[in-house]
Amino acid sequence: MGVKQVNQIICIGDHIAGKTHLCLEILNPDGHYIKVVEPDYKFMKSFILDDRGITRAGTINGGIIECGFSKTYIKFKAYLPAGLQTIDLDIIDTLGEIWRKSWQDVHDEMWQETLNKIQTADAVLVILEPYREIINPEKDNLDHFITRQQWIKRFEKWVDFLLKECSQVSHLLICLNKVDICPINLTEEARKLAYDPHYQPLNWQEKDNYVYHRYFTPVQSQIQRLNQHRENAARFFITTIYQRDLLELPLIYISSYVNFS
Ligand SMILES: Nc1nc2c(ncn2[C@@H]2O[C@H](COP(=O)(O)OP(=O)(O)OP(=O)(O)O)[C@@H](O)[C@H]2O)c(=O)[nH]1
Ligand SMILES: [Mg+2]
Repeated sequence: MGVKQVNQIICIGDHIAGKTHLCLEILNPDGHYIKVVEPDYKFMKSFILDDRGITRAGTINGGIIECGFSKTYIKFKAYLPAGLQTIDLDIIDTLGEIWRKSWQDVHDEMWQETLNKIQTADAVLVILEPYREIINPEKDNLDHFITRQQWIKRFEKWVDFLLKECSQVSHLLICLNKVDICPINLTEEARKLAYDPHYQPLNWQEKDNYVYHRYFTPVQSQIQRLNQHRENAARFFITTIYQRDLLELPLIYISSYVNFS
């Protein structure tokens, strides 16, 4: 009662941050506490990725028409503390290109439409790549990533955008993505943060605190600025398509806000 139905969640973030892979992998039937009923993972994968596993260029979700966003209706079973619930919602993937002024100028109508989708979503997931200084050089090419200083600047811009355009969005989830390339023990982090409907070593607030203090220290003043103006504080997650427990967390978190009646 009184809980607003969550209907639409939208992923935003810069080009290559991993939004499309994240939206796709969530459909993987190997899920632990989120089991997707539809659409079919293999079908969506063949639709979205080419034979080499690369996102089809120039289009979004394999579509023919270029567009700022693409919407997928998903139905899934979530194992919540209150019991097994069937949930359906739209998960919306956006193109990283939309943040370039040159793209917005050329695609004004698509930009306005995408902006409107972001503003009217129930939850916005901001997907961020790690910065150079926290990447294991054996796992990826450091030159492909922005520096800590650039990352802080970019984060500031996200805060400006979220404050200006997303005041109506109830849930902001900020995800440090691709943490598999960071020099951390992924299994250990997942063990600490993983959700279990029967036993929670850390509650949501504690998980959030842990991620905030361990991964978001460079931008704490920006986060304070953001949360000062929000009724619902932004929540922090670490994600990667290679660790299912971590990947599921944002969706499980959102699921507890869905009205089941
Ligand atoms: N190491 C690692 N790589 C990932 C992960 N997720 C995606 N990638 C890689 O990151 C690249 C970009 O992934 P996409 O999902 O296409 O990124 P995107 O944010 O949708 O990019 P745009 O649609 O262009 O904005 C691809 O080469 C993926 O294989 C992850 O969790 N870990
Ligand atoms: Mg994409």
